[in-house]
Amino acid sequence: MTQRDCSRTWKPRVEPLESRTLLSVGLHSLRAAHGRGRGNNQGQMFVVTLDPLNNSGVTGQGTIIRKGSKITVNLDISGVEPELMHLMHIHGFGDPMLDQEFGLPTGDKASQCPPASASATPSADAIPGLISDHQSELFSGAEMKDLAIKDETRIFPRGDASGRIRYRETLKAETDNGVDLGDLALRGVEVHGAYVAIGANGDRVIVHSTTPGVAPLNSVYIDNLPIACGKLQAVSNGPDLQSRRS
Ligand SMILES: [Cu+2]
Repeated sequence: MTQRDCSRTWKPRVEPLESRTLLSVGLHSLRAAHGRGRGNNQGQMFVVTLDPLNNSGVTGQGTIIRKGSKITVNLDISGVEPELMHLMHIHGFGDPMLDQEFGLPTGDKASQCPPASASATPSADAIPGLISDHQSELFSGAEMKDLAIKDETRIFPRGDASGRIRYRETLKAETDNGVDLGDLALRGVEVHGAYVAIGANGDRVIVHSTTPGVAPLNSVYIDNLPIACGKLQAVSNGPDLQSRRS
């Protein structure tokens, strides 16, 4: 686990396309997770429903089961750009180093998904008409943990040919700084990455490729643009997860 440089100032992150690696992960079904109640020896369970940000059309659902020093994360996400990598993180407040790095107020509080009005917040990475990464983080908190393939590798999942991500990984229950993730009920999940073009009124809008892997005309891929967000919710006892499936 590498320590982050506390003195680093926040800046937008753009990762090179070359780092994107194809992967295929199986989804541990929500049915299998059903009934694993909080506080028993099966672990503590949280559910998350991902709603679209920036009119992305991206939705998703999943679970995080915490057992000791590990979390097992299951996410099933639809509507992402096919064949491209999508950054995914657990976001939250309360890690002083991360709060500083991301230019956020300190102090533990609940992660929230940003309202549409967040796009008007002054920010170095503001994008006309869209909620930027930092504007979202003012509500959702710092990137506490990469939801990466095989933990710590910073290799994120790609959308498949139909724009779906099925993510299942068991990860350390630590931030990327090696600090315990704390109360997951205070954390949220964000998914990032979309093609953006200039809309009719000059605002930027998300556009989708018609041929997977080929950028739409006059668009750029912004890999940290928030496209979906959800708050983790603790499950006390056997949720009706099947009703959450679309
Ligand atoms: Cu994120």
